[in-house]
Amino acid sequence: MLLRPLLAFCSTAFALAAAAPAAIQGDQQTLVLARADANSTAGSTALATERGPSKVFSVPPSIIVPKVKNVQVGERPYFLVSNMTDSPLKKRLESCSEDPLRVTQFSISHRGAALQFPEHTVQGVHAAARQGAGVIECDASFTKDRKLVCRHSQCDLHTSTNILAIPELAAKCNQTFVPASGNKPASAQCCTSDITLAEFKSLCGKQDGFNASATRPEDFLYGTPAWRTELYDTCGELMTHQDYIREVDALGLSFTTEAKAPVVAMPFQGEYTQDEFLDQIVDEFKQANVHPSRVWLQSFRLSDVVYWVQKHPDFGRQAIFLDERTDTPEGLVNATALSTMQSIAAQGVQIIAPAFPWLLTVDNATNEIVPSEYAKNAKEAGLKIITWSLERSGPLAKVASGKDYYYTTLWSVIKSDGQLMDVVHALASKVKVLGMFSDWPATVTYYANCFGLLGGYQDPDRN
Ligand SMILES: *[C@@H]1O[C@H](CO)[C@@H](O)[C@H](O)[C@H]1NC(C)=O
Ligand SMILES: *[C@@H]1O[C@H](CO)[C@@H](O)[C@H](O)[C@H]1NC(C)=O
Ligand SMILES: *[C@@H]1O[C@H](CO)[C@@H](O)[C@H](O)[C@H]1NC(C)=O
Ligand SMILES: *[C@@H]1O[C@H](CO)[C@@H](O)[C@H](O)[C@H]1NC(C)=O
Ligand SMILES: *[C@@H]1O[C@H](CO)[C@@H](O)[C@H](O)[C@H]1NC(C)=O
Ligand SMILES: CC(=O)N[C@H]1CO[C@H](CO)[C@@H](O)[C@@H]1O
Repeated sequence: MLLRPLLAFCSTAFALAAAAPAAIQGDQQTLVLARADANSTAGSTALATERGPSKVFSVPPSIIVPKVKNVQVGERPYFLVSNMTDSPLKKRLESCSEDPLRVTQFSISHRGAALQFPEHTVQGVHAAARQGAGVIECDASFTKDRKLVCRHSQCDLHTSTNILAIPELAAKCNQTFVPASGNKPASAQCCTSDITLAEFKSLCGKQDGFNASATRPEDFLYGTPAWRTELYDTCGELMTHQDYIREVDALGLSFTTEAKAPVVAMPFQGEYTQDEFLDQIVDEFKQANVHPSRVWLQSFRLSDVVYWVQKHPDFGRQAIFLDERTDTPEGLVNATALSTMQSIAAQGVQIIAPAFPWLLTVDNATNEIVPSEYAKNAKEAGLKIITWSLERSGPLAKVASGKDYYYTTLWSVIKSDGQLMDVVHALASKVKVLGMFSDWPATVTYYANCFGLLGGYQDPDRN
């Protein structure tokens, strides 16, 4: 996918929500997740022959419950609600302040809990689970020895790990460190495909960012925006895709793996094709005996999603097309057209996921945040919607002056942090998304619990 430099860090995507039957006990929701058993292959076959996404969850071979019972959202959601101007929404959110909280698949962890924890690390996964995220993301790229690892880009090791501080590994980077000089910023490019799995596992995860004025490689590593923190940059543990599956399975949660667009030319090393990369992602879930109803695959390439739909229909049926055609004016017009939406649906794709600004617009008569034409046409074409990513923008008072990507369509009305809840509410109650990616899942977890949203296909009004 496109890497969009924001300040000194790269901002990109995310991906989706998870699924399973919900059992309601008294007034408390207990989320239960479908899990593959020894007969999961038979289960998958049955799944693939059913019609309609709601049927995905009717074949729970066995049931597990999220391991995290004591969900902790911390102070942030309360801080945001207290900054809202008076409204029925504010009253409602205040009324939930002392309610117990449950894991919800409406709350999707974007790369862990990247607002404070190094992305795609074991520590970030655990933070997201504690915050009640029901679905956890891994962006998958491959190493030189073609093993799958979690990184948000094939070539972000120089900004998201300490590789430049380890001379023997830094020497293997596709582009070794070039110090800043004059007006030229410092640069480097280190890709997962430059090193082996064993070398990858020896690295430490850190906040994604860099120091453009660095003259020494060790100075390049830091450039975190002030509203994040380096408090947890204490050698975050990196994960292979298999490590990720093991961690998230042990937490009893659902999965969302994104096939990152390769930066190297495919076939890699003359023989590893894009299809093999896509197969490998699915195979690792099968090997771990994970039921497809717990897996929400994603890609920015429509051809990848269509490949999964055709080749692996059990996993393809809830695969997500991440749409970034929205990022140019002409692309947005194309993407918005009902005919385009229909042609995507006609290829068997059921879920589309643009960045959240493209789902919203401002009603200039009332200043209300309402669904965009894009959102209406997606729905009209029968597509379900997931969106990304909340909590990547820092203080909302600065989104207009800073031309923050995620608030592009809302710059005229967003002035303070409490309005984050108005944005979440518009996406949840008007666009009726299945789930939301967030860099700090606690915020969406609080909202979803207050409104009883279970996420994925479990909520009857968006099934
Ligand atoms: C799997 O299916 C076979 C054949 O239908 C059955 O005999 C066996 O008991 C099943 N195993 C489990 C663990 O459900
Ligand atoms: C919300 O926070 C902003 C500072 O970003 C402040 O100016 C505003 O008064 C606060 N609003 C409420 C209702 O507390
Ligand atoms: C950025 O790099 C410059 C030059 O190497 C160094 O003086 C400065 O301390 C670095 N800044 C940070 C935040 O590390
Ligand atoms: C928009 O659609 C037209 C017609 O299909 C196509 O030629 C053009 O390349 C598209 N442009 C973008 C930016 O997607
Ligand atoms: C409201 O105004 C903004 C900027 O002036 C414009 O981009 C947006 O499309 C308008 N919204 C609607 C629904 O017309
Ligand atoms: C991912 C990757 O390997 N990118 C580049 C590495 O360097 C060569 C030569 O400079 C480029 O051609 C690759 O695209």
